[in-house]
Amino acid sequence: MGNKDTIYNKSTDKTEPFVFNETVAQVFPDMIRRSVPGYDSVIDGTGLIASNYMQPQSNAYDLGCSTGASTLAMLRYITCDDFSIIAIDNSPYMIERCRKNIHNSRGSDRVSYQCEDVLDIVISNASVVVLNYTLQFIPPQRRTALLTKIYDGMSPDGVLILSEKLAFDNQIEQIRQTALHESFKRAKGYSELEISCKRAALENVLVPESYATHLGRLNDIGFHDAQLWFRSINFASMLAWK
Ligand code: GEK
Repeated sequence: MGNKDTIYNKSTDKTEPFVFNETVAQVFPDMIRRSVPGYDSVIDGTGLIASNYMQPQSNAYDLGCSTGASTLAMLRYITCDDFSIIAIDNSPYMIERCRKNIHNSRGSDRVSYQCEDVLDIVISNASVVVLNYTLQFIPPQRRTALLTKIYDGMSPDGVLILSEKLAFDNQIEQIRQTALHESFKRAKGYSELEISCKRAALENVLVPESYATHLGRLNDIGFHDAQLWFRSINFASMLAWK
């Protein structure tokens, strides 16, 4: 088991913008499970969905892989022959932990690691692309270009798994969903101070969009049958096919 996230449990005058540094990487598995409702179900589902669409002699990409949960789930489920997984993150601390976590797992020889900005990578021959809670950290004006590059690098019938925090156009819905999310974090043991410091640190760093915005953009790029397969409070996971 990893370390407990206590990053924001002490009062500070000023909260710096959130970054994926060494301290965050150390507590990441605990942090994401106590912050993202439905996280474990989405990770497990990622493996299952990948196993349905992985084509032999093709690549799966785990973009913003953090400590490797989605890659490990794919390794657990995929049964087809001769596939590769490319795990990419621009935080060296995350990639280092990802590599260590996967090192001794069955099929680890199929995984390669890239410490790089997803905006700079080349995607090719991809039958599965996973963007689990990563697009929300990409500047909004660059998201269409990234998704277009992903689409162009995918093989026909390939699947994109896109998981994100959602924003809501309706103000009442936004308030109610935010309140439920905060109750979730409280129930997972975060204090009011931790919740408010994290909210401040993520301001303009994690920029959520509405479900309609995601669906519209995926359709405009050329993906088809874009659809929701999982939602828990204000976090959703979508699928879209080339
Ligand atoms: C999981 N998918 O466990 N290029 C590459 N990586 C990036 C970039 C970028 N431009 N921006 C952010 N990241 C994981 C969880 S976490 C989600 C993903 C969260 C990386 C960043 O370093 C971090 O590891 C990850 O995207 C986002 O299912 O913390 O809420």
